[in-house]
Amino acid sequence: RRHRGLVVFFTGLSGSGKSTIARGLADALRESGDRTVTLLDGDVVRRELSAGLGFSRADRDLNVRRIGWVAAEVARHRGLAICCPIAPYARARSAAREMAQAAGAGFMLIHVATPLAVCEQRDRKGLYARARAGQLTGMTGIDDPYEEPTDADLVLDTTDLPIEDCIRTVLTRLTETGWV
Ligand code: GGZ
Repeated sequence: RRHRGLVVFFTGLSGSGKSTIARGLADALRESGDRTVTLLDGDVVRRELSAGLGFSRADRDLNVRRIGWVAAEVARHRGLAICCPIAPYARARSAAREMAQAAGAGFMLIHVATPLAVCEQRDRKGLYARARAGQLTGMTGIDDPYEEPTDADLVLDTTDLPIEDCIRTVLTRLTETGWV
């Protein structure tokens, strides 16, 4: 078990805190680590791996499929891959799980379930305001779907839980289940 690869897949709305948790988790695992950690960061993925893709269902599915495939390849070679796309569609998330399992790796789906109202209040990039004003269409949670996971291995909500606590919760779960 200890020597199998693992994909830790975060899903949640824009502003839910998933990227921040994912980065903190990657740092913590690298420090403590006897495992190599690959972080497939959202911004970097959209710039490098999925350059040219937009936010239609087809493009999101393709983006999430690419991420899932790369993560599964990393895990096939016993690495630990962490990814954090919105991944709004259940079918694409399932495909990511299946690719990891087909590579002989584990898969942990973490739903960062911070409510829309909280994400919208934070609005770090001003995207929600633009969507509400009709200047941006197809914004997840506003006029584009987010299918709530029913198969999450862990659910976190950053409304009242500091990022450090969220990271610790994930680390505890990984330790309890023997992954690290
Ligand atoms: C959702 C959008 C959109 C629309 C741009 N809907 O908070 P951010 O800014 O940094 O993260 C969001 C990111 C979402 O890209 P993903 O690759 O994670 O999405 S998916 O899994 O659905 O492929 C947000 C920004 O891109 N962004 N337009 N319309 N988020």
